Amino acid sequence: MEELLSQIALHKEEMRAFEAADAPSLEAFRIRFLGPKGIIKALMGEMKQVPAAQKKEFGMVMNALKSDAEQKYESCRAALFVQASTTRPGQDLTLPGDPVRIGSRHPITLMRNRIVSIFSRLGFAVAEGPEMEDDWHNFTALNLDEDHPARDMQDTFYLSKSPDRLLRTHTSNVQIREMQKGRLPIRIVCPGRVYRNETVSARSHCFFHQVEGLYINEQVSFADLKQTLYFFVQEMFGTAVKIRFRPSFFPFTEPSAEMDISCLLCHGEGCNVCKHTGWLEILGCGMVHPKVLSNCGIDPDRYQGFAFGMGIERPAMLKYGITDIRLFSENDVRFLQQFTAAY
Ligand code: 2NM
Repeated sequence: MEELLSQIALHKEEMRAFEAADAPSLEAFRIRFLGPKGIIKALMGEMKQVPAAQKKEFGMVMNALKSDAEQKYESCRAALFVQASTTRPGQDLTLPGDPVRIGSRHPITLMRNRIVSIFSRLGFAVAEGPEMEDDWHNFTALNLDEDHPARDMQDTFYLSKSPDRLLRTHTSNVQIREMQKGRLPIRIVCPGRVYRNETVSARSHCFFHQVEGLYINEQVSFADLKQTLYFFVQEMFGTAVKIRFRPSFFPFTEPSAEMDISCLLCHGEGCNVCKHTGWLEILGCGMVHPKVLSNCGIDPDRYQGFAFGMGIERPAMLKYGITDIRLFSENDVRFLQQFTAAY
C-alpha cells in the first residue's frame, strides 16, 4: 500500500507539471493517464492487493487522481483551442480579410435576360406557365394531330403513365393559355424550361430552355414578324450581322420559316461552327395558324398573329465558347463562377 501511494504521488507531480505544447502532446498525455491501457486503469487493477481495511482510502486517492487527470486534460485542451482561434504574436490586424466570393448568374439566366430585355423594349411582356401540362395545351391546341410524330412516347415524357399528363415539350403551352384568356391584343415572350426524351450527349439534353414569343392583333403581317426579329438580331448580335429566312413547316404556323444569322465566328466565310455554310440557324417562326387561333377562342377573320421560338442553350454556347451542353446542369462551381453579370 505504501509503495502504491508513493507511486501515485509521483504521477500526481508529473501531471501537475505537464504543459501541452500542441495537440499531439496532449493526446499522448490522455493516452498515458486516461487511456484503456493507461496508468490509472493499471493502478485500479491493484485494488485487489490492497488490504481490506485500506481499500476505502485507496479508492478515494485513486478517484482524486483520475479527476485530476481529467481536469488537467480539459484545461489544456481549452487552452490549446483558444490559442488556435485567437491572434498570434506579430499578427497584423490591419491586413484586409480574406476576399468574399460573390455569386454569379447562371449563363442560361444571363442569356434569357438578354433576350427578354430586348423584346421588352418592343413592348413584349413576360408570361410563364406550368412545366407539367396536359395533352391539349401542349399538342392538340397547337394543331398537332393525334398521330403527329412529335407526340411519340419517344420524344415526350409522360407522367404517371397517363397519356394526358406530360412535361411540356415547348413553352407554347403558355401562349395557348394566354390566348384562351381572351385579352387582346397579346404581346408576350415566354421563357422557360422544356423537356424531350432524348439521349443526353455533349450536344443535346433531355431538358433545355426556350424563349417563345407571340404577337396577336388586328392586321398583323409577316412584315411585322421580320422587322421584329431583325431588331432582335441587331440588338443581340450587333448591326453587322446579316439575317435570312428560309421557308419551313410547323403545324402551328402558316406560313412558317426558320431564321439564320451570318456566322458569328467566320462572318459568313465558312467554318466548322457553321459547317461551312456561313449561316447559323437560330429560331423558328411564322404566322399563327388560323386553327390555333380558333382553338383558343380567337376569331381568325379579325385577328392575326406571329409567333417565334428559340433555344437558349445553343446561342449561350456560341457566345461563351461552351462545347458541352451538360455543363449547364452540373452545378460545377469552377464552370459557374466564370460568368459575371457584366456579360
Ligand atoms: C416555334 C416556331 C414557330 C409558336 C407558335 C405558338 C402559338 F402558340 F402561338 F401557336 N407558340 N410558339 C412557334 C412558332 C414556335 O418554335 C420553334
